[in-house]
Amino acid sequence: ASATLTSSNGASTNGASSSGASNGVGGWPAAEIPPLSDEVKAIIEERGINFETSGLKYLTNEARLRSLAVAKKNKAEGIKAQKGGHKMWTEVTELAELIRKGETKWEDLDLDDIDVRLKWSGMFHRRKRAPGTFMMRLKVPNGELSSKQLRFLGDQITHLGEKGCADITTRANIQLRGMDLTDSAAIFEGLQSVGLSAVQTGMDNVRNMTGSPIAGIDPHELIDVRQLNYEINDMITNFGKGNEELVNLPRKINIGLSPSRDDFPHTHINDVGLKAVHDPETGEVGFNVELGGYFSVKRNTMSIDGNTFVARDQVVAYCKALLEVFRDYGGREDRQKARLMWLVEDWGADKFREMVGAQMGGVTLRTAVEEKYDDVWERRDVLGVHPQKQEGFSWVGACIPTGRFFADDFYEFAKIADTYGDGTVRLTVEQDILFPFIPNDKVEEMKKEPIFQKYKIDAGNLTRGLVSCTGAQFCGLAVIETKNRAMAVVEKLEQQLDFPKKIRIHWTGCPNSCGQVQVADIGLMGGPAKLNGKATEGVRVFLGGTIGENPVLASQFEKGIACDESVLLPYLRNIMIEKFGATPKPGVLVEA
Ligand code: SRM
Ligand code: SF4
Repeated sequence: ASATLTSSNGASTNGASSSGASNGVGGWPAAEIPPLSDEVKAIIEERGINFETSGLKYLTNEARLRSLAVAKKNKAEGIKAQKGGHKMWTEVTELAELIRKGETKWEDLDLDDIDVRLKWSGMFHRRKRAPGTFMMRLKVPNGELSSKQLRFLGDQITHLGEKGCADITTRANIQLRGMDLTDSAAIFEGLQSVGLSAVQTGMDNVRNMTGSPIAGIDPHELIDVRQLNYEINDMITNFGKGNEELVNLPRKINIGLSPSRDDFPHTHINDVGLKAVHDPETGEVGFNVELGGYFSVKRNTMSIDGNTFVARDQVVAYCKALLEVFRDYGGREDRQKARLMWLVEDWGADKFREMVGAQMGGVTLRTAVEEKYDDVWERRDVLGVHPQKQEGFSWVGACIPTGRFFADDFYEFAKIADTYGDGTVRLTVEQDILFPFIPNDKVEEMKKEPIFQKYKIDAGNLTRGLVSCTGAQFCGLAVIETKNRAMAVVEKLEQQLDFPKKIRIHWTGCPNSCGQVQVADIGLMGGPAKLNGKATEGVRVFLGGTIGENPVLASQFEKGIACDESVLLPYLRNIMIEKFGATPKPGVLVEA
């Protein structure tokens, strides 16, 4: 049984170090800080910006000027230029100390620091729903955690009682809830010591690296993407210590690596999707690149063909150069037009490839290679018991409805992983958990563990396909409550109907679509509705999303459906009967 799990704490090799002297961040050669032009110097002096602590340091003068020009209409650019989010990597400790000593209160802190810049440290202030408390977002590359890491995370919320809980996110990541700023300094140190980190997880940073939950154990994968995901994460975060060179991107950016035809990380909705293919020249496995997939309030788009092939040993350097190109040339004027797609569309895929190649030091990147399959591949359901490529072992997937779990569960998952498996777990973008390397003759015994009464290995056809964003319980942008409602609704529907197969329902509390309604069979997005003439919480309904090979985004089918159970339940029941072949359970009377 093998699990690497060492990279973020600097213990593993970093592919970057092969490319030169490693006196810079992440083991890469030190980047040059472009000398300040007179024009930029004059503006920052006039605005009282300290260049050393600003987020402008590593930008080109052209990007600095564009950022400074829009600081008034694009608040985020102003905040980053004035003081880089990276300043919070140290200030958070100082602030925590001052609060602990009673010398200041969180209420007195700079608004831009507490509500925005702290996200560079992974601390998300929940001002609207739970003022003074924070959600802490980690980085869990490829969704892989060790039992030691699970126990450490459990320790951070166990004393919080009801206030503290955790979520598996739609990027196979962990978020802890109910955190206090004063605790955070010790947690950052602890995270490093167990090989985890929380830096650069929010705002204009790269999000959690996604791959395959069955990487390294999958009989059908072309390549084990875990090591690459660790190396990319190390490059982005400087081994979890923070990377000043990448703190001022124009916008968030998602990167996913898909090693099999299942496309577990949904590369089509990532800004950068690397899909494993065979290199016809060498027979080795490399990656075709897809670019620009994203969701937002204003635009939802699948990625387009990046017409680029990247060999395995080019992947980390490619991602680094791509992020630098995005940093220096990406749109900064309008936040609704700042995601990578807009730059790719502006340049076209070929110019984009050439620009990234140039940033890699003059590399001529190859165009995409063709990989043809004659058969049809259906994306696999990884829950349940499945044979691994290692003979005699299985992985066992358990369903965590909507990804919400609690302190005690961390310890229980760790115990299961240690007792039956190889001491590791895998998280999925569907917010579930897998236990790899279970000896086949231990599976039945493991299935009897009480935790699997709560998080089922054989969950029903609706529960096993349920995904939900955070929603109004904690998220200030939410229009509706999602997770608790999602669980209640599927429980009732499963009591009433039989389903011929799994149905993937995704809930999302607002049009940002963190819950990815566009990839679902049935997507429910928070929106306005009326009930008995009065405004109430409602949903827009999306149908027809497909995932895996040749994916299709779901489109809106109906809007204004009230969330009240008297409306939503019969509505969904009808859809399931009419469009998904559900049938009423014997003895259950279902109104048409
Ligand atoms: Fe998201 C903002 C939660 C995945 C698109 N997202 C937010 C914030 C940070 C807003 C806030 O400050 O409250 C939410 C934090 C709520 C909380 O307390 O948890 C939030 N997003 C989430 C998570 C936790 C949903 C979940 O329950 O799993 C996911 C965390 C992933 C991670 O580990 O990093 C999450 N967010 C996504 C995804 C899905 C994905 O990555 O596949 C999307 C759509 C895909 C995309 O980004 O293209 C997504 N989130 C957004 C957006 C819209 C971005 C845009 O370009 O406009 C926002 C708002 C923004 O950035 O301005 C946002
Ligand atoms: Fe919050 Fe909206 Fe994202 Fe849900 S979709 S977590 S409500 S921002």
